[in-house]
Amino acid sequence: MFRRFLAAALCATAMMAASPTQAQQTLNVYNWSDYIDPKAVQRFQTETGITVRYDVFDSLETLEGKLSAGRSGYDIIVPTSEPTFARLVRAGALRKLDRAQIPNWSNQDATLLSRVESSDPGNQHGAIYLYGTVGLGIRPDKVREVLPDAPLDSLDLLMKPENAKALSACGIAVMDSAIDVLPSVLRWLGKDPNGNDTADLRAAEQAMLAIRPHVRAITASGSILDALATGEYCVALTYSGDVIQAKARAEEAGRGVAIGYVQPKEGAQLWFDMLAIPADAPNPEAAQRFINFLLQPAVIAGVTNAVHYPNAVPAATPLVDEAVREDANVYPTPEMLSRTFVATVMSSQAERARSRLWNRFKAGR
Ligand code: N2P
Repeated sequence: MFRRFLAAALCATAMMAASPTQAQQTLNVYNWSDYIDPKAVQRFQTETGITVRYDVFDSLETLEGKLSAGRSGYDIIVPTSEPTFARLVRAGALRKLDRAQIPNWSNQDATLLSRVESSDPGNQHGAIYLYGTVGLGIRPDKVREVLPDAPLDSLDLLMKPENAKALSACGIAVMDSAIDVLPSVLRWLGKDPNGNDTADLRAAEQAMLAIRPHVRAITASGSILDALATGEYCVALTYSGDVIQAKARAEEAGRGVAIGYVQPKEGAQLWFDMLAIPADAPNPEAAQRFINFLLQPAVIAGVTNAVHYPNAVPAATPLVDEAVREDANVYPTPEMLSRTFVATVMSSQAERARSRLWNRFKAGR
């Protein structure tokens, strides 16, 4: 009798306690810019009563800087599998996901999950959000005006100084991220894209300094997306889906700015962005609910439609707009995928050399 009373009393207390905390629950998300369907966030808030506080970054350097101080206050972060996510896994900075709370986990493609296992053995700390490549956003008509014969499918277009010189007339931009630019340059040079070799890094530096006088902007990827869409650059080295978003925006504006994406034939860097929970997240339960929410086919299809990056949920593909689904620059064909490479973590010595290189590239000396 007493036990029943106690149980009922506890239950009542729990209910009383549950509603106010439920109402005040907040989920702190730190994601890339231009990387979500705003309707998905709204729906999550309506369905769960959890308020989403949403901040953005546009390079791995910014994300790493924010996390290095600890106590970021975020519940969800979206680090790229290599190098940032892998490093966070190794440092014990991420919380293990509780799969029981994420029944939609199994919606993910097993082959893609196995590709990120080298960063996270057993896929214990992250679900795949979206993926893509690094390549060139170009305005083919403008490029042709100054370089009628240059190849449009190769990094030669940007990295050969004579090409860069000609293109300086219509504008070159490079995203401000040593982590996400150097691997492609090293690969173009025929070197190990991870740059652990000092001589390789020196060669990359020389190649970059040689084009530096012709580069108009080394800036945040988010700014490149905006400026590409308005026709400010004719060649930009950046993330695949950002180019395709710029192309869609330019088409919508109808001012005759035609944009294309080029996956360099020398081999493009393939990356996976992971949904992960910092070890010290204030609200890990809400974070797991958010991951589970995003892994629903209809929700993640909406994200792909909005941002033009592919997701890892096969059941979402038929729900993606046909034009997006059939664009090989969004969903690379097996042949295109076979021409990609995945970067890995560098030694800390090489990493320091790389950031010095980047500073010299930015300064132009
Ligand atoms: C979104 C860019 C995200 C891709 N604007 C980089 N991993």
